[in-house]
Amino acid sequence: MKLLFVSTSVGALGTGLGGGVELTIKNIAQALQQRGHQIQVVAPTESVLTGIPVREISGNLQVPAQTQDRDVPICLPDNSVLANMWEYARQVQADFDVIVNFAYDWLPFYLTPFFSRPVAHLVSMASVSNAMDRVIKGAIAQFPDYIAFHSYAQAATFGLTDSCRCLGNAIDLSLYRFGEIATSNLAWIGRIAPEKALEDAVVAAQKTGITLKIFGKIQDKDYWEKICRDYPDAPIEYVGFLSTAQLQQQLSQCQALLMTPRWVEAFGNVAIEALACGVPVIAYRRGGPSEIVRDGETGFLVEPDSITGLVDAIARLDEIDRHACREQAEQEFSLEAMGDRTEKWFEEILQK
Ligand code: HBI
Repeated sequence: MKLLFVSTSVGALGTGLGGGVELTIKNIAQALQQRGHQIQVVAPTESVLTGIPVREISGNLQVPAQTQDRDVPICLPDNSVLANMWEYARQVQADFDVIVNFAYDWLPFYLTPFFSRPVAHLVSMASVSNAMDRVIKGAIAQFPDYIAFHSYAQAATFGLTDSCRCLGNAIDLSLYRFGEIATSNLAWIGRIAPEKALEDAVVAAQKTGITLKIFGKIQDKDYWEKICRDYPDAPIEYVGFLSTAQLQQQLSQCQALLMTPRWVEAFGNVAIEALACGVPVIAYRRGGPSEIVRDGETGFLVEPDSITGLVDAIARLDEIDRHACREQAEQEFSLEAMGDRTEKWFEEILQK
């Protein structure tokens, strides 16, 4: 198949601003290329994606939807990169079998019936706004096969039952090395923004006295500076936004990954990155991570927003066999498994 992937509108690929979608696009493209399909990615200028042709499109970025209130109107900046990417997709659609949207934006969902080629959507977040809910549900009603989610918990936030297609996610396991010897450090990985509730992990580090290594892009500077002001004595170390090679090298030595999402995480790519390194995951029982972590076997699922829950789980980490973590990643989250799921999705669309 010839597939056109249209990327997120909130940042160039490789900057970390696109969050999980950056990894998702890279891994699905790689998994399908390995099976002989042709992929082209359309993304904002400055995007970098090794081994996959990228058509860079200029224009002004969208405001991240999760930073807005639920009832905000849809807005596009002047010279919108989102609109420019979809104008390009419209012009070249005849060269492709399926166009795949990875942006969490109103426009691509609205445009679906206007395209002559199928426009498939992999929804990257849970419900965050009324306007997006409406256009996503509308697309599902009109084109039920064209919409897919990462987890059932994410789909449920749109009021959808198990009948929807959930693809999970995947990583290139060959890039992640199992880490036997654990340092005492804990890890936290993600865009540093309020919905990720980094402060909870910082308080857990303070209570346990265990150093928390923080990896990821500082997306909300004021939020980060507030954490530093509120917890001046917490044992934290901000490492920065690393490449996968550097991240896995440091992550594999950590005792556990803490996942403290305040919102319903659509999936939680960082959870499968940790498992691939043999690192147990301690996560709130909320959203995608609750469908990833095998409680008591590859980590712990704790009461959402409970710092005590995090601290109690940290005390039980010696119950977890790090090899079980790596084995779960190999069983459920390999590129091959994701290639199967996505190839099946696009083939079913083409059969209709
Ligand atoms: N917001 N408006 C908008 N469009 C996106 O594509 C988008 C977003 N917020 C977050 C986001 N994409 C990515 O970080 C996903 O990985 C969550």
